[in-house]
Amino acid sequence: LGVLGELRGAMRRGELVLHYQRKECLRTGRVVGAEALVRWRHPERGLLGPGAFVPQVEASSLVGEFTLHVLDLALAEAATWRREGHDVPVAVNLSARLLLDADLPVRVADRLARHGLAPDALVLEVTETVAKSELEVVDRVLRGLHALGVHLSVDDFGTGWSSMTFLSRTALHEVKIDRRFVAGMLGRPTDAAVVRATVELARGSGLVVVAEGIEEPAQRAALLAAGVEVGQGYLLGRPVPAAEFRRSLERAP
Ligand code: G
Ligand code: G
Ligand code: NA
Ligand code: MN
Repeated sequence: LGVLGELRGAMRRGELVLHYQRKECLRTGRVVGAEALVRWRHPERGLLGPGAFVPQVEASSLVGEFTLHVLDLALAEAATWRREGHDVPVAVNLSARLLLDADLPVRVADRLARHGLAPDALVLEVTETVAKSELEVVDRVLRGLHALGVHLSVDDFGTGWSSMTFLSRTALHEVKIDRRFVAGMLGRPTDAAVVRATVELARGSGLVVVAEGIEEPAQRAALLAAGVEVGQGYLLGRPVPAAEFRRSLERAP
């Protein structure tokens, strides 16, 4: 049947689940968000990470249905957090291709309403890897999402082709410094320079900076010193199943 053939049934049977990884304030350690990361509880192959099926999905016509499915799961979970007294926005990864769908803002608004959530309960993480020729459409869709009040985050910042264009043209809320720069910043001056430049750029544009892939206390300290406000990474918290993430919200500041 192949991954794509199986996936429709998998969605219907509830085999796709989301794990959640905290984003926290580097100064206070408070949770300020959570990124939803999809997993497939495959009946024969075990728990599959996104690498085993997301690329195929992204290249197929299933991408829209898949994304709305993931969005629904994430919003249902965010609604639960709210009921339990935690105002934690959930971040969902959006395939770049979906930014070509002019109806995306309407679809997102509909999903938010169904879950009784305000738009700022949702962050959409997008990468910069959108083709140049398509920037106009993408720009319109991003503006539509922004007008709705959803927060837009640029994922893997620094790895795309059009960083400056993208940042200066689009109504964004957050940039996530790609983890390769975090990994390199203590040893490679050029990586440290990318981190500093991103902070500077973000300040000038009123964007929140998130550093991904923080694995060591020394990285966390260096990022704080560089003016990065928010962090994510194994040091602060691994992606964990929904129930475990909820328990961490109960414990955490
Ligand atoms: O979870 P992780 O550890 O293995 O994720 C690997 C990659 O898969 C990351 O680049 C992440 O952004 C992507 N990813 C995770 N969940 C989703 C999802 O729901 N949709 C899309 N499009 N990408 C996802
Ligand atoms: O592309 P995206 O930024 O969405 O990637 C998220 C991916 O990063 C997930 O696969 C997640 O498991 C992974 N990740 C999260 N924290 C860390 C970390 O501290 N180190 C590494 N190597 N990967 C991380
Ligand atoms: Na992401
Ligand atoms: Mn990333």
